[in-house]
Amino acid sequence: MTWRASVVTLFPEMFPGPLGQSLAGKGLRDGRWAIDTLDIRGFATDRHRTVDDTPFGGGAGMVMRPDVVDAALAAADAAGPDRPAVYLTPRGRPLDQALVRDLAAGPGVVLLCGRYEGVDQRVIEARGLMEVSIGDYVLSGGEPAALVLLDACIRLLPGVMGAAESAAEESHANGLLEYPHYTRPADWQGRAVPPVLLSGHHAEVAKWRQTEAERATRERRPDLWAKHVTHDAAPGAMDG
Ligand code: 6GU
Repeated sequence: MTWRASVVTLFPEMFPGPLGQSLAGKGLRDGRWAIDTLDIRGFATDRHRTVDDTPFGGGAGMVMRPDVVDAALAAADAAGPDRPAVYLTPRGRPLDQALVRDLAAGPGVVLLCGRYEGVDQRVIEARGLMEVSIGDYVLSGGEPAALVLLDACIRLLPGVMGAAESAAEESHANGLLEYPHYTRPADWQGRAVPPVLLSGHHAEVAKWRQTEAERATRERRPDLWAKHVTHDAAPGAMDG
């Protein structure tokens, strides 16, 4: 069964966008995944195709109407098997590799991209939407966030990445940042490659990379490092 993304958006022309290129694009052409878009404006019911209105209680901006968004989400549900519905919003739970793995392991995803100030809270609750954020900054709409989430999922799908790419240890897969990489020339502008990488001692190389991965995580991401240390200190983790 093909992993299918249905994207509910006011800007369907933004998809597949960059996901039509490179390995994701090859996977799309090969049928490893599929994408369809639902134009929210197509589900408006009035002459002017209204999708938004002013917020109750006053304030700036516009809010997307629950009836219009609900009709679009219902149509998206019909486009594939039982898939989780995700609303991209800076109010959401932070996207991480564990959630990406979960979504990639399922039949696909329905993604709701908001614009304006957001979507009426009642449609989020009525449909039990999973609210997801891609980081602590504000985008003008959920579409770039949907592309980020999709890229992260697609690269995990069977047959999408080549053997070299999938064999490579990935940043965050083990809870650590990756070690630094080097290639030729061995000396560039007076900067030498760490000698151990030229030594041919595979065990020493592996040890150096682990040390550097830990150093990078400790120095750059104390939040990730704290989790790593906690997990290692769990009962049994030090055994053997
Ligand atoms: Cl998912 N949407 C928007 N509009 N802004 C964001 C975001 C999502 N994640 C971080 N900023």
